Amino acid sequence: MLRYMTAGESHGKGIMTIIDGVPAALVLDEAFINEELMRRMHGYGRGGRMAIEKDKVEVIAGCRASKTIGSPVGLLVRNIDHKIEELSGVTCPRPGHADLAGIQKFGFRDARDVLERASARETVGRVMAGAVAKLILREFDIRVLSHVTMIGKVAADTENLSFEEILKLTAVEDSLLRCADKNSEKLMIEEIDRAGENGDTLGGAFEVIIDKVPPGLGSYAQWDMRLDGAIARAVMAVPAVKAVSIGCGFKVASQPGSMVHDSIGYDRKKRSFSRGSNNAGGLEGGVTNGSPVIVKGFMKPIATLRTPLRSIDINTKREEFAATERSDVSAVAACGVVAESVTAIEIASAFLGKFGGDSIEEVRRNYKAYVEQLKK
Ligand code: EPS
Repeated sequence: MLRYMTAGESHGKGIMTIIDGVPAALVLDEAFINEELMRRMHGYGRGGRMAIEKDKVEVIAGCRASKTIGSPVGLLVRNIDHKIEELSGVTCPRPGHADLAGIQKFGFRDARDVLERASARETVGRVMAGAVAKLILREFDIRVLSHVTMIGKVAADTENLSFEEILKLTAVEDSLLRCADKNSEKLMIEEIDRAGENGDTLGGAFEVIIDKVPPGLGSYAQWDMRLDGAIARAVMAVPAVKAVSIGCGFKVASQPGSMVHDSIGYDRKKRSFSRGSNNAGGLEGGVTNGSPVIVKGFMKPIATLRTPLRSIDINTKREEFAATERSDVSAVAACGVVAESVTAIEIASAFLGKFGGDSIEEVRRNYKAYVEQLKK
């Protein structure tokens, strides 16, 4: 099982992560972790900060000769913009941000003490942990992607695309928004431009797909072992996410059982089960069923508006406009990358829970024996 924790403020010295439970002898591919960090910074509509930072990982612990040694893995990204001690106070909380709730909770007189940690900059830490989880999954040919399916009211049509097609269409070099429907992507970009001109922000939706997940991860035997619950929690805890669904999600409530459940077939040659559809999103009874795991997330618009909403100054209690900070117009593509990361962590954790060993070789042996068992 994997455990991880992050620390760091948006304009502090940096963001760090400790990941515990990583098997020994995993090649800790720094170039891959850096690519993941870059993917998080990418996306049309991101703000000025992304032009300043060059997020690059430093491996602090848990590694020797580029391989893990079974001890906690410590990773650090230093902030280039680290002027936390010089930044002004914030006394007009932004509706939609943690500002007001945080001030009340801690008894602060300055929302800067809240927003520095509540900022989505912290997701650098989750992406580093997610990259390590992806490195573990990669050893077993399990792949993860995310793509933007909606920005504001513009929805992409990607229903019939395969994993490979989405992967190809959302490669960074081809895609400003990591959207696999290029016509919709153009309209999304126009929507973001319009919102930006009005000093406004836009939310949207994304989909995470994990391919080649073996059946049997997670468990129905205890509520907190259900993998769908763990994934939903992890994605819901990504800043600004307000709804999460698995498979065909909200549609299950309005369709009859005959339209929702995925028929079961058997391939005698491959000696494996197959499914007629994947409305379950790869999870039945909280357990993976061998189909790709499909998770959708719905992100609210970023709370920092250049044309701010009404708020109250916490000291004078007079009506004022909410604080404006440098921020993004839309960060749905980045949110998708963070959701990929946290989903990968949950899947890798369940994978190690089932096939766990102290070294990657031991995990591989256990996994191989299970694959043989499945064929019986
Ligand atoms: C972010 C860094 C932040 C914001 C954004 C995400 O940088 P700064 O506040 O210095 O401009 O761009 O933060 C938020 C959306 C938020 O609500 O705080 C990042 O690295 O992702």
